[in-house]
This record gives sequence, structure tokens and C-alpha cells, in this order.
Amino acid sequence: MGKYYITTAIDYVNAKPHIGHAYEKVIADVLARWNRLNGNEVFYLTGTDENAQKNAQAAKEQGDDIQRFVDRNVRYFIELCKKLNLSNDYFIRTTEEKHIKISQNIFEKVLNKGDIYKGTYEGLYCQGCEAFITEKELVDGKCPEHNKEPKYVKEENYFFKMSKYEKEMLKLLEKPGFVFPDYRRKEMYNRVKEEGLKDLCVSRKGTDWGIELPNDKDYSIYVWFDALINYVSALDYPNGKLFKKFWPADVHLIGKGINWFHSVIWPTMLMSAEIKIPKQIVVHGYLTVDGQKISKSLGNVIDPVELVEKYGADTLRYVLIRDIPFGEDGDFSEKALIERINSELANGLGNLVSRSLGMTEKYFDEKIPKGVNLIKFDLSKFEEHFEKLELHSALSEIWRYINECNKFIDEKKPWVLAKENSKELSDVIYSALDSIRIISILVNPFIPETSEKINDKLGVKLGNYKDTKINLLKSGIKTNKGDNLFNRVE
Ligand code: ME8
Repeated sequence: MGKYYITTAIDYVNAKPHIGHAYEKVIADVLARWNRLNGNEVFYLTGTDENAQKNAQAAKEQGDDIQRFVDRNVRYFIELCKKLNLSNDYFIRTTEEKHIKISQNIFEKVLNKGDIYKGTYEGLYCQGCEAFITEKELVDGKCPEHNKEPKYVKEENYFFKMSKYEKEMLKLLEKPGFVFPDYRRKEMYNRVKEEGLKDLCVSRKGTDWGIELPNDKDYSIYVWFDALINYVSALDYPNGKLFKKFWPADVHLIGKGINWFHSVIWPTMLMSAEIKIPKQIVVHGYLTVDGQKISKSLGNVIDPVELVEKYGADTLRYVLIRDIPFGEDGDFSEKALIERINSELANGLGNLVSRSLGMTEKYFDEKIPKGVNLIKFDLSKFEEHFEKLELHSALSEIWRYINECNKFIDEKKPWVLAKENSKELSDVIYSALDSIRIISILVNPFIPETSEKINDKLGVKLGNYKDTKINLLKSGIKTNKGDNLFNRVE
């Protein structure tokens, strides 16, 4: 049995969560559950990035006390985890005492190593990114990510000698592996190669929000420096049991806009602090809504919690994964969601389960008949897709299997076999039920609640991935058809 530590980005709490946040958390949950299914010991971390100036700014704009504002918004993110049925093992808040202490410890470690010095910062700062930004990165004088003009700042500040780690960084990014998809690695490699690594400003002066510098009360730690540390503070670095067991992380899952922070800044911080670097940074694309960038001013910010309340967690989880090839940008629309519910969830999977259990009820007195599974399906493609993080293709493989099963029933016509008193009937029904059992395992990482419901109907327990072999379903168990898994939406 191996270990698997997966993290998501921690979200800013200047507003409620949006569908992009939900998307990332669902992908991480699919990977966490897939690893548990394969017998690994998993730690799945998510949480909130609370020390940012933009959080403080948003509170002030709403005339609220910062702490109260942040506490209130964090609740929406915790609620989202529950609503989406995420299996996270911890939810870190960067205003937690332990995180504050550990961030200060690491800052001090880097300082004592001689990797932090005082200097003057003069330049542009984008509050949306919470990052210093160069003229070169601007488009029409604005930050392209946030479409806002950056602020000019001139401050005496503390700097981290990131430049010292340039060679080591190039070596890390030189070959495929550290960043996935590989074109995201190349982007980072080329940027370091072309621009070189400059020292990084790691403090902000005179702010009334944020973690105090351990060596200077007039400053707070630059929010990205503390935010990245969440991945080790959550595990109680340096002596915690969790840290010893789970670090280095197997996957930091993040969106494409924050790749530089994770694939370049974070490793250099770790190199300086003499902590092992994570195994892989996995970068997903951005969601648009009805073809447009998610933005408050466009008024297209969809509340993922409302979607779950309307359609159910599994439906939203399914659609988010099914519609978007991993790594690419993708679009979310309620119309596309409804189409998928009707065709793939209600008709495809829902129909297979309800007709198979209905016939078990009718012909076998609600008991699983003796038989052999005649439906052959090769899972190697499914596994391959999963390993390559082609999650949308892994799902379409499962649906290929579901369609095979439905076709098998259509062709065998159990209702005719029943009339003819044919011996084949029990094999046909057994085939459908045993296949449904296997499908309940396959879909488990994606739509866990549905997976459980199928198991309840069959009267079995989920089992591990290795139980996806055929003919493991025991006969004689009492089944329970119950309600439809999904209802059609008109
Ligand atoms: O960046 N589609 O927080 P955040 C998909 N606090 N993903 C999106 C997205 C979209 N439209 N918009 C944003 C931060 N994301 C920092 C992270 S980690 C130590 C600190 C992704 O709330 C984004 O790329 O702005 C990031 O991975 C996550 O959502 C949180 O974004």
C-alpha cells in the first residue's frame, strides 16, 4: 500500500466560491477517491487563503470588520466541500495559529540561512493576483488576468534570494515530469531561461492584515509566501506524524494562472528551507460560463452550491469532469448539464440500473440469480486514461461499458426468455447485475453518492478496484429496486 497526498489551491475569501473553485476541488476529489480505491493511504487537503490584502480590501469596501468578513466567507467554502461531497481529510485556514507559527518558522529559517535581505521595492502591484507585476506583462496598461490597472508601490521591503536557485530550478524543469501537462512545464522552463530568476519581495509594509514578520513588527509576510506554506503547515511541519508520512506531496492541483507560484517560487522556497520538493504540479484550465470569462461585472458568477441544490452533487461533478478535457479551458452551461443528465445519467446509467433491478424483482423474487456474466469489457483503456489524467475519457469509457450492457439486454430480450422459460434468463440477469456492480466501483471516484446507491440496491459493499473482475457478485442476495438514480429534467 502506498501513500498519496493531494492538495488543491487554497481560495481567496474576498467573495463566495464560484464554479471554477468547485471544478478544481472535484478533480482533486476524483483523484483522491481513485487512489483510495486502489488501496493507497490518502490525504486530501483543501482550504482558504485568508491573509491576502484583497480579502481585507473587500471587507473594507463592505464596511465590515475583516476578521468577521473572512470568517463568514470561509463558511461558504466549507459548505461547498460538504455540498460537493468532497472527501478532504483537512480544511486549512491560513489564519489558524499553527499555520501562522509554521509560516514564521520557515521565514526565519530562510532568513537565518542568509537568503533574505532588506532592499527597496519599486514597481507595480496587482492586488487581484496579489503579486508584483512587470510592465512587460501588462496588456493595454492592465493586468491581463484581472483586467485592472496595477498600483505603483515604492517600499522598503524584505527580499528572498530566489536568483540563487536559478540553476537548480532549470534542472528541475528541464525534463518532463515535475509539471503536468508537459506544455505547462515548458512555459515555466522558457520563462526562467529567458528572464532568469529575480529576487522576490516577500514582505509588505504597514498592512493591518496578514502574518507578522518574525524579525520586524512593521511588516507582514507577503501573502503568497505564507499561502504556499499551507501545504506543509497542514501536516504539522516539521515534526508532525502527518508530515513524516505524507510529505512530499504527490500532487499540487492548481489552475493555470498560478503555475509560476507553484512550479517556480514554491520549489525555491523549499530548496532554501531544506524541505523536499513536491513530486508534481498538475495544472488545470479555466472554466468559462456560457462562453464568457467568469466575472462579477458580467454577472455570470454561478453559485455552485445553488447548482448542487438544484441538480444534486453527482450531476454537477459528472458534468464538470465529462465536458472538459483535462488541462484545457472549458465551458460550463446549464443547458449542457441538462442534456447530460437526460441522456447519460437518467437514460444511460439510470435506465440500466432500474430495468435490471426491475427484472430481478419480477423474475427472481428480488434475489440475485445464479449465473455467469456474459458481458465482456476490457478495462485497460479506462485505466490508461485515468493514469494519464484524461478523466473525461475515463468517463466515456465507463459509459461505453454502460451502453454495452444496455445493448446486451436489448438483444437478449429477457422478457421473451421469461415467457419461454429459458435457462438463459438467469445468466442474462446475472450478467447485468454483476456488470452494474463493477460499474458502481468504476464510477465511485466521480459520482460517489450514486455508487453507494447502486450498492444499496444490489445489497453489496463497494470493495476495491481489484474487485472489478467479473463473476464476483454472490447469488441469493436480496435486492431493492427503490427510486430512480436520476430524474429527467425537462
Ligand atoms: O489563486 N476556472 O486563489 P483563487 C477554473 N489564493 N479554475 C479557476 C478559475 C476558473 N475560471 N478561476 C480561478 C488563488 N481558478 C490563491 C491560491 S495556493 C497556495 C493560493 C482556480 O481563489 C485558480 O487557478 O483566485 C486556483 O487554482 C483556484 O481556483 C483558487 O483561485
